[in-house]
Amino acid sequence: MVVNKNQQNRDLYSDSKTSTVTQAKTKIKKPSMYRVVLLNDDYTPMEFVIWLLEHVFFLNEQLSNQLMLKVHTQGRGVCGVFSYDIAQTKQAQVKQHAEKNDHPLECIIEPDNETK
Ligand code: TYC
Repeated sequence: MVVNKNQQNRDLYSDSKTSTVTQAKTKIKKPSMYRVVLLNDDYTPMEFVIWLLEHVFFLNEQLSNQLMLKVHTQGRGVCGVFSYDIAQTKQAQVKQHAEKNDHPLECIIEPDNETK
């Protein structure tokens, strides 16, 4: 019987003629990403939405104005794309600020299929 060196060494430490080799697979996946989407309504003041975009999503004044107007005219707008935990935190912050100020503002999370 012809046995190579590695097989011989493995057999020295095992009591049978067969041995199992477990190889670690290195498969790294990027985390799934999620969009935080702001929805339009007829009651939340524009200034409040702009304030939120500046203070929760850290957009500058110009971008905040543009995005607020986009949501106002098109019904929805993406505030940012984040890992699931961060997206949930942003959504909770929007909800907290809106409820505290009695505004019906809604914000949803959806998978971002662009990122693979
Ligand atoms: N439509 C609102 C108004 O006319 C403004 C608004 C913009 C509300 C964006 C919500 O996500 C929103 N006052």
